[in-house]
Amino acid sequence: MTASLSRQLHAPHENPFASTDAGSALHAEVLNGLSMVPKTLPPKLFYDAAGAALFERITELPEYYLTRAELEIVRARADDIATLAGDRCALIEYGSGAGIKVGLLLDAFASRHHPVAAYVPLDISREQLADVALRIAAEYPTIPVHPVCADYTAPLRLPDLPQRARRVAFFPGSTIGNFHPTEAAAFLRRVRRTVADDGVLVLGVDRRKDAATLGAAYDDAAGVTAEFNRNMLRRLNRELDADFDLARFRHLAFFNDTASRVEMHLVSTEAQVVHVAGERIAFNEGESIWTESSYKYDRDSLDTLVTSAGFRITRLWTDAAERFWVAYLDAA
Ligand code: AVJ
Repeated sequence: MTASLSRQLHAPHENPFASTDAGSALHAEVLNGLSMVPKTLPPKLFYDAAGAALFERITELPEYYLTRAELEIVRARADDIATLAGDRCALIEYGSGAGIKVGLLLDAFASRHHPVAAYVPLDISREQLADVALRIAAEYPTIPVHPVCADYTAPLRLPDLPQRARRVAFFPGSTIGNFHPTEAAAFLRRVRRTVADDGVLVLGVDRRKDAATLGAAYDDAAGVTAEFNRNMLRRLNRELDADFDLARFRHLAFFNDTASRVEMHLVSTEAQVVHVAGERIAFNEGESIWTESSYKYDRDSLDTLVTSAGFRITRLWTDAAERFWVAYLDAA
């Protein structure tokens, strides 16, 4: 790293690249989830280095329209976002992932001559966070970058930001869909407190649509999503000394219309016993581990969600095929 890059890349209160006690937290969370009925594992466990790479492949699949639709909207509306948000914003990105979309926003702020006071990428994947922080710092040498490696589903402390900077939270990718609507509202209320009374949230949300389109997006012909799903077991084998046989768990994804969510499961193909961190976990034939929900919103449910969190919809943009939304929300 060059001297100027390291000056621009601020180490927050905690070193984002240092190791944490995440190991014991993982242990407790996994055993707790596997003791529930139905068995459950949290989707954040998808994103080890291999899982993050598999997700990048998912975003390129013909069936997985979400990323392309959102990029189409952000490309078309980045200037509007920069104009609405204005000068000296601190941009806080929840789940920066590969960090492609934020580049479009930073370019738009630059072309409107609106200097950005800070860029704060938050991500649970340490490797990806480091890549994004370094790349943005190199590409935008005047923007201070404060990476934070954290599980942002739990309350977190942000690094000190310039006092008068308006806070613009960016939560793309329809990751909000991973939360149950009650938890989504609680999470957005925390974001609302973080951005304060003059703050903004730019939110990517997948729209409710026909079951065939949704089912295909989460069960692609090439089997990449199945591999992504099963990778969670591979991770537990490695990190928690588990002995899952990946060939004995089948990927299942379907749209649950009543609950308005796509569910992903790993279904045990036979009765079996698996060991995880020294514990015996018994499966019946056909019993599943529920690994992810992706809630899909319509206009009413989106209104209810953002209003209950103290935001109002200032702009709501969709793509040409009307599959996805990017909402510009002001603090109400
Ligand atoms: C990254 C959470 C938005 O729910 O669509 C992709 C993850 N899961 N394929 C989604 C995912 C299966 C994705 N999010």
